[in-house]
Order: sequence, then C-alpha cells, then structure tokens
Amino acid sequence: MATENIRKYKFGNPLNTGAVVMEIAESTGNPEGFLANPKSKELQADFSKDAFVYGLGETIRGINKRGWLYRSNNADEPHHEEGKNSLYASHNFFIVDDTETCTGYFIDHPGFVEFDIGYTDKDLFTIRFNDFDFYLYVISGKEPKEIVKNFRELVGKSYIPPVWAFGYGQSRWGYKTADDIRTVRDRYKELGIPLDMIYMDIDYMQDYKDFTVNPERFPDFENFVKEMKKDGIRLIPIIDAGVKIQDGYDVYEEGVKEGFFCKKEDGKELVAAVWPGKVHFPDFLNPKAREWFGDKYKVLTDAGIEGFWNDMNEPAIFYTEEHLKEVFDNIHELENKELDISGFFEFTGLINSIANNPEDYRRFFHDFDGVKVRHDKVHNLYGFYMTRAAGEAFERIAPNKKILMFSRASYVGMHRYGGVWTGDNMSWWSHLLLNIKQMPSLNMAGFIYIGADTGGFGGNCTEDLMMRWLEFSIFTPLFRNHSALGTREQELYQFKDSESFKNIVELRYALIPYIYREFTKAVENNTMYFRPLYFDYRSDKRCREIEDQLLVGDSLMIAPVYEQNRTGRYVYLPEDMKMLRMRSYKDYDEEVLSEGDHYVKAELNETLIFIRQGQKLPLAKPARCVDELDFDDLSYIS
Ligand code: MIG
Repeated sequence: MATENIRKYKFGNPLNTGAVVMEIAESTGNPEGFLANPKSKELQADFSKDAFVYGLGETIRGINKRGWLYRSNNADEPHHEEGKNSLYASHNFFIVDDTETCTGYFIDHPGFVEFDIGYTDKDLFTIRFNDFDFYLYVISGKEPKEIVKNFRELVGKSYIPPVWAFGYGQSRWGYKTADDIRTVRDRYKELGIPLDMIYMDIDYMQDYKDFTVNPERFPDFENFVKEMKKDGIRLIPIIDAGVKIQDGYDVYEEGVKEGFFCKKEDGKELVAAVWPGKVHFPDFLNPKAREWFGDKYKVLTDAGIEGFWNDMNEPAIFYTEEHLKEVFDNIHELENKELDISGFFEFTGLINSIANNPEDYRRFFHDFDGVKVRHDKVHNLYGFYMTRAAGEAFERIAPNKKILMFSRASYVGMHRYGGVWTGDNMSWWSHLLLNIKQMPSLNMAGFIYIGADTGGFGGNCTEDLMMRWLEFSIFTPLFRNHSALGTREQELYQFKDSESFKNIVELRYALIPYIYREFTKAVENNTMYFRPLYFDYRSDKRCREIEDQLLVGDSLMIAPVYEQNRTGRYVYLPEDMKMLRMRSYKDYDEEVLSEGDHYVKAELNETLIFIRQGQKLPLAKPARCVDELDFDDLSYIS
C-alpha cells in the first residue's frame, strides 16, 4: 500500500463523496504546494514557468492543462469548444509536473470547483470553491506514472466490462423499431463487417419511460433480444435519469410512495422536464432509493439485456416548473413594453436561461446518507450515484456475470462501477483530435473503459472523417459509432468504400486480444492504458509537447491522422520503432524507423501503428463478433 505517499488534509466540513476507498490519517498544517485561504475560499500556488499540469479527466483543450480555466460543474454541454469550461464530468485529480519534481493533488469535493491554471495570472495556479469544505489529498511519487498509481489505489479498482464490450457497436438516436435495428444488423452482415452491439436510444421506450419497452415498435421484445444474440449482437438500451410523472407507471408511483424522489424545501417533489415531459429525479444519494432504482434494471436484464448506458444524469434539466413560470412572467412584462435593444437582449437571455439553469440546481435536496443536502452542493455526484445504483444492483441481479455499463456524467469513484463516453461531440476533425487528447486524462482519473462517439454525434460526418476517426477509435476500449437525430446517417454501410471500413473494423477485432490484455493490466495494476509519450520517456524533453501521439498499452505507440485531405503526417519517435502501415490485419507495410522526426505517409485507408523496442504485437483472426474470436490462435508482428 502506498499510504506513505498520500497526505490527507481536511478543510471545513467535507461530505464523504464515496470517491476514496482507503483510510488515511489526516495531516495538519498547510499542504505542500498550495496555500489555503479559507476567507477567499481559494487554494493558491506559485507556478513556475516550466510546470506542466496533467489531469482533470474529461475536459476540453489539451493534455497539458496549463493556461485555461476549468470548472468542475457537470453540465449537459453539447458544445465541446475550446471556449468552454466544463463538460459532463468532474475529475478533480491533477499532477503538477515541474520537470525536477512532480506532485499529484486530488480535491474531493462534490460541488463547484474552479481550476484557474495560469488563466488569470500566468504565474499562479488558483483553485476556487463556493464552499470551502473538502478533502485535499497530496500524492507523491517520483514520476507521473507512480503518482497515478498511488492515486488509483486511493480511489479503488476500475470497472471491467464483459469481453464482448470490446467489439464494435453501432448506435444512432433515431432507431425506432425492431425493424430499424434488424436493418442495421442485416446491412453489416451483408458487408461482412463485424458487429457486437446495437444501441437502443430513447425511442425504444414507451413515452420515454425508463424500464419500459414500446410493445408496438418492439413486439415480443424477449425474442427479439434472442434473435439478435443469435447473430452475435447484444442490444444496449439507454436509461435516462428523470422518471416520467404518470399515473399508473410503477416507477413513478413507487418512487412517490417511498419518498425516493428529490424534494424541494417545502417537501414536495421537484418537477422538471426532460424527454419524457415532466419528471421527478430519483435521489440516488439515498442508499434506499439507490437500491430501489438499481433493482429496476432487472426488468431489462430479465429480458436478456446485458448492457446499458446511463444518460442525462448531470442531471440535464430542460426546465423546471418554477423557473419556467418566472420566465413567462418576465416575458409578459416585456411584451407590453417597447422592445429596445437592451429589452431584446433581456428577452433572448430569458429564453436562454431556461435549460440547465444554475438556480434550478438550488431548488431541490437530497437525503445523503441521512443528511439533507441541497443539490448544488453535491451536484457533481449525481451521475456517479446513478451509475453506482446500477453497478450495485448488477452484483445482486447477476453476481457471476459482467454487465456493460457506461455513463455520461461522472465523478471520481464512478470508475469502479462503469465507464464513460465523452458525450455530444461533433462531426468535426477538431473533435477527433479532442478525442485523442481526452483519453489519457480520463485514464489518469481511473476511467479506462472509455471512448467518444466515433464519427461525431452532432453535425454531418463525411466518409473521410469516419475513416480517420475509426483508425483512432479501434484503439479505444469503448468503440461505438453514434450520431444524433437529424444528422447525416453514418453507419459504415452509408459510405462508398465499404471494403476499407471492413478492413479497419476487422483490424480492431484482430487487435482485441492485445487491447483486452493491456486494458486488464491497466485495471489490475492501476496504470494507464493510454499515456502521453512523456509519461514513459521522461528523459526526452521533446516528448513533453507531443499531444497527438499516444502510447497504447506497453507495446504500441499510435499517431493518428486527424486532419482532412492529408495523406501522411509528422511523427516523432523517442526511440527506434517498427512502423506498420496497415490496410488490413494482413495487408501492411513494415519499416524500422530510427529515433527522431519523420514524415510518414498514410493514405486514407491506412492505419499507423508503431511497435516499441523489444515488443511484439499479437493479432487474432477477425470474427463476426468477439464471442467467436479465438484468443489462442494469434500471430505476432515484432
Ligand atoms: O438530449 O437520447 O448524449 O448520446 O443520443 C439528448 C438522445 C439526449 C444525449 C446523449 C446522446 C443521446 C441523446 N441524449
């Protein structure tokens, strides 16, 4: 155990978030590195000009977080642009790497935290709180990898999904009927492209009610699940956080009767609106409510379902009754006035204030292990506890089986119960690069089963973007093509060069024994599956600034092409490596490249893989699904 490498400091009256699994005695005095100022509710550190900052899990921008303002404030944020400050997750773990020394910090606080990393003043690192109640863990280690390992021991072992969850998944918001899903299956089959999962988005439900299946659109659901499984395909339904208010709906009625929904100050349940219309939010922070909601997943596991994705669990709020009324009242007032320019902006401001309004997160409360806590104080735990509800239930429902689970919102600690996908990205080349940069930071925080919507969720994906994106996503443990309603269809059979798509997905299947082995190692040893080069090549300063190449497991480096109309890219090699330019798992060029800079060619259908010194790459023979892969019949490239 690495407890001697972790010091724990207590500020104010922190809540127990459930992130940490290790008992550590509290230290007193001022923590190393940061100066605490309870009055201004800040921690502050001088920031040497050479310091790099790694971490913060799922965020925007680069691997080195220096020079921006990041906020832990889980948000339903479909605009992952560089001007933003928060996405869906709060992962308050980071490493300050000063070349000479490096130190890790974990701020265990379930509310709003702001990380001003040389943003206001380039020489200062300031951390601001609304409530100065938190535990600060200071984690030492001789290099980032060791700090990550110590941190991960502190927060417990990461989630491992079933092996088939390493296959390829097709998803789209818009598959409405069993026949829509059969079409996806058939078209993949026709082309011989492997497929393990088809995702079911909100339209499978009856009126968007959790744990229901629309019987007209999915008649005889159980047999449908079986039919798909015969073709090697698992159906993965979505579960949303909000429970529809509707008489006769058991989840709603039981939740009200048992008092399991979040309530306002006056003791009445909060009424918010999301996809189902008006909803109540289950109080996942209450252990009894968590158990009750978790057991509901059984409705679907009984029908043969073996995996889920939890959505809208920041929680996303389209509106609350209270705030909507305020908006209408204010609009009515404006209606009778002449709308001058400031009136116009007031008007549009009112409209834009409706969804995910911060005020709404102060309107309701949790029963958090017996303590009444206002939601905003524990906001960043909601998605974690929803997924925890499921994870704990799976141990009761199917103790000997692994169930696939990943979530949109998260906090450190949720990594023990599920993975994450990175939410509503766009079909943009810049978001392919963002995807690459997000992966190692998520691994640091304990999230190993991760991936982004391949091809992009919003916007229109082009054939070349899909191909380049796949060439990266074949390395992400969660490998899913997902897109939004109304966008250009982007299943691989929608594009022309299906042969190349098939080859790339087959390459993924050939790589699964390697990916699975390295994934499991990362979980068991508390290491990172995806690493920035500098985490391994500490004496090579060139590696510090490389953010578009990653180490994948112990044997490989990847250098994806992430720009349009490119037939190659520059790659930096910290040591001699064997380069593979792969058109398929069996058709490739190999060449040993020496340490240093290279311009490497890669046509649109070519994936670049670099084998590190002394390592070899095992490849399986692709199969139509993971269950049919032979993990023992491997060939090796070394
Ligand atoms: O408000 O269920 O991030 O993956 O397709 C949108 C519909 C709700 C957001 C998820 C996305 C999903 C979509 N959901």
